[in-house]
Amino acid sequence: MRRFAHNLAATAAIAGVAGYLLAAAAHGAAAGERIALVAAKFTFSQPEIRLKKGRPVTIALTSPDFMHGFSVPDFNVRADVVPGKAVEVTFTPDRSGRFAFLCDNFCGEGHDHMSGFLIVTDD
Ligand SMILES: [Cu+2]
Repeated sequence: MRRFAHNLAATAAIAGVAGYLLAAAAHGAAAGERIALVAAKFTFSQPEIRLKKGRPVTIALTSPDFMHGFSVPDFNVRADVVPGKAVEVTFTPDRSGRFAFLCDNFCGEGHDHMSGFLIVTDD
């Protein structure tokens, strides 16, 4: 009996997680993709971000230490990433390929290395 109750709890937990994932997937399809990106001296938390062409994306930016910049010249996207503030940029990549993003506020000695790539694919 005890074992049965345990299995039941485990099954309920798995069903709960599956339900959450389904809801998250449905939400994602409707609202576009949302990606958290931290800009800190002297790196971005993700050196590569994979996106789908034609699918809107919101990049939620934060900084723990300095007012960095987030710039994607190829898509005319840029924002100041102010410490303590939630900064978001939303755009839809209209081309596939590999596009640089970078910090464009000089933030110190390692500033020149503060960059990454958006990898945009067709499907
Ligand atoms: Cu920077």
